[in-house]
Amino acid sequence: MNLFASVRSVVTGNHALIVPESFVRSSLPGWERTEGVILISPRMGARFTQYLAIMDAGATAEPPSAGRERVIFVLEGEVECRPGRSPDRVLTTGGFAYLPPAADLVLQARKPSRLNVFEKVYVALAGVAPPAWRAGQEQEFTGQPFLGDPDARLKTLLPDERSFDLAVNVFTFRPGTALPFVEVHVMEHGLLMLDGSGIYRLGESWYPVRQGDVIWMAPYCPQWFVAMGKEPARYLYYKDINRDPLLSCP
Ligand code: UGY
Ligand code: MN
Repeated sequence: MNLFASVRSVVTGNHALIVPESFVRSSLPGWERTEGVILISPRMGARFTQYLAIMDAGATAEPPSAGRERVIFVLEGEVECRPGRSPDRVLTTGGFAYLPPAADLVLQARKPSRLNVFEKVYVALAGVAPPAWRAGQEQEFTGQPFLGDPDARLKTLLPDERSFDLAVNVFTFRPGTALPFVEVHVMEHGLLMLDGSGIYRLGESWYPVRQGDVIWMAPYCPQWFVAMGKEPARYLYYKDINRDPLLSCP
């Protein structure tokens, strides 16, 4: 019981920090035997949705509805991707899958599982076919130094191809390592702290953040991070990419 109703969660016009103490569960359309926590959505001004899916063993998820794409990231458990409804890739912790619009792909949890999900309306590019579905494990990737800093390493989980209108990355910072400058950019972010802790600057505020926290950054939200503590800080994040900002506002 939080007698004095104090919590680190904050929602503003250009950013939000939502911490696990504030999470509220709800059902997720298309997901069976699954509880959701919808964290970021168009209701706060975002152009995408980020949610947690907490699946029982045997729980299933139908493909996203027409025109939407989805990226899942397995936080714990074991999930099977069944394209065309035949057995295929099994994902464990650190596994991810990209489901394009109109993907005929069902997910099934083999064990109790927890997923982070990003979802948005796919913005087509004239003359370019949408990407095919794909899956992998984060562990298969080598983090690349970010702007030359070997202590800040970035894994880009999806290919750098024009057909993708979103990126999903994993960023790892050694303690004491910071983003090299305060970023201000047109892209929007949704972020989940996977490990560790630090300070996030969002707009004109500085927030302590730790594992499990979720952050929304609207386009042009000034942003900066420094990792603190004894362990590396690691976060998963989404951004919109590769589209003309005049045309990509559904
Ligand atoms: O990709 C990015 O814009 C990234 N450097 N932003 C961030 O970590 N807040
Ligand atoms: Mn950024």
